[in-house]
Amino acid sequence: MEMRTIATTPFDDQRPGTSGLRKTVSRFRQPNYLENFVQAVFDTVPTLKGGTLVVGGDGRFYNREACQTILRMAAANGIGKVLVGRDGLLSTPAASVLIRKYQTQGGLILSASHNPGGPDGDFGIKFNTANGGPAPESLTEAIYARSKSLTEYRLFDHPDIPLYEAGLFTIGTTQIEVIDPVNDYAELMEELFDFDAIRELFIGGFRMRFDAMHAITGPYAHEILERRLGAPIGTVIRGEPLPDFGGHHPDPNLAHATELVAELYSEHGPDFGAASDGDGDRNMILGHQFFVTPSDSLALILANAELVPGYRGKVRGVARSMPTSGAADKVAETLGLECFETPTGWKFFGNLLDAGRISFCGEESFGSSSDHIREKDGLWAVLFWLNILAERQQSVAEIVKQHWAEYGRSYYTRHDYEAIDLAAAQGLMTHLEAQLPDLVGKTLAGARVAYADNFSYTDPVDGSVSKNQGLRIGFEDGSRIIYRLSGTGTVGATLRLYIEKYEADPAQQNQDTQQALAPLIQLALELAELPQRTGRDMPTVIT
Ligand code: G16
Repeated sequence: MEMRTIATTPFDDQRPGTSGLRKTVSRFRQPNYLENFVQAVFDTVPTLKGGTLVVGGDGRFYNREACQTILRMAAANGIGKVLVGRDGLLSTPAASVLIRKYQTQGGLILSASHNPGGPDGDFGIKFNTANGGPAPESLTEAIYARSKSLTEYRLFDHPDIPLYEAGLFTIGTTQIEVIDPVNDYAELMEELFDFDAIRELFIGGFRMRFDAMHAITGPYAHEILERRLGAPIGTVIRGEPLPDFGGHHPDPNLAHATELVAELYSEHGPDFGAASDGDGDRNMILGHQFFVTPSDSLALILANAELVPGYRGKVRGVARSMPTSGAADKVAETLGLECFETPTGWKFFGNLLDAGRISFCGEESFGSSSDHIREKDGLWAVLFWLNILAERQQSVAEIVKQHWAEYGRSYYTRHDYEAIDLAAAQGLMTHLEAQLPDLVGKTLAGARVAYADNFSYTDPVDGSVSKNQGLRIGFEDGSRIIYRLSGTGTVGATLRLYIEKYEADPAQQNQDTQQALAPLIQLALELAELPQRTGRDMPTVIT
């Protein structure tokens, strides 16, 4: 067993996107591809030398091989200790918990999140820093720069470490500790939420279904919901993590969690439904015959935070990504709290959380979380809702409708056009951006345009500026149309169209979302010449 230095040549496509480096599995399996990126991380983060690194992933195809490679490289690069989840598994929020709890110098998370898995699916890797959150743009750019000049990487020749049970090992002088992936996370959840009240809820006959989508949250949900909270066995469905997620798309939304949605919408369906994604950081919340938009979920979490022990009396501000609806803004205004609008990407919440400016943050892309970690957290959101339901003893629909009556309703939808031609997508955005200055002051779809721009964000904590974060058209009545190219797709381009309309009048709050937004959707398609330029007359996914 010896340390080897292996000659390599750089790849030109290792720039991390919205959330780490995401590529097809076949790209990742090219000789040296993973190794180059890992070496670029180790070279760019000197504190890892002699420090501790957390490693784990969502169990997708290639997860285990990648773990073993990282362990060998960690040893060859002088990492002091690696904490690795049993079987190479860790949900993204659990990895964030471990980094913070054990004060490690960072973590490598193996996941392509909600993207499909299997040999023909996607894989991904991202580096989280010592605060437990995704590396900021300055660091991901430095890693990318390093990846372009690599000539070699270091690796220890060593047989695979047995990851199937907890234990202590060494490679060279590096300690490898295989740990239970669930325990530390579950303990933190018990500190934040009123588990006794939630247990009572289940004892009282409350019926819930949680769809783990054959992804990472299965073991977490079995332990927390069924064992610790006493929900009946069978509450968690598709709970076994599979390398290909059972052939499905592990994305908790109305289009991909179809089995769960059908059950919740059936006549005698459960009271509460929830799902999580590949790596466990996303969540979808459903009541009986009722869908809670992620934007509303964030607003409701904020409005009900005093009901939850971990947050009572401690709530600071809130932040949401720019395309997320303004529902949380209304609550923050009423409560007199700061509210921030950040670009899409969880990494943009990190500074605000570290500075203590916000307690909660969330995104329309089915993500919400708080200052307990530095990632979004799927099961946390589910437990938050369970705690609210246990306290309020009302149905999900009643709680949300009452919220709308008080704060107004933000009708909201996102239309995705996936895998369109990259040049066509870029052409559409350029064409649209050129029109923006002329739109201001015009009346379109019955409302006057108040502003139209390319969103740019100045971080209030460190002053860093992030440009080109999406094109937005805002109307005087609060309606918005937003266009963005996704930073997480792996094929062609994915165009996201986000539409929002605010309705204060309770008598107008029960319309069908797509109908309520139809004039704005039509306008959005026309302004962008979307059908002509993309050749699509329908979105791929509507959420
Ligand atoms: C990631 C990011 C989120 C972002 C989402 C969608 O989520 O962490 O901040 O909202 O991608 O990004 P895009 O619109 O660029 O595709 P995840 O769950 O995929 O890690």
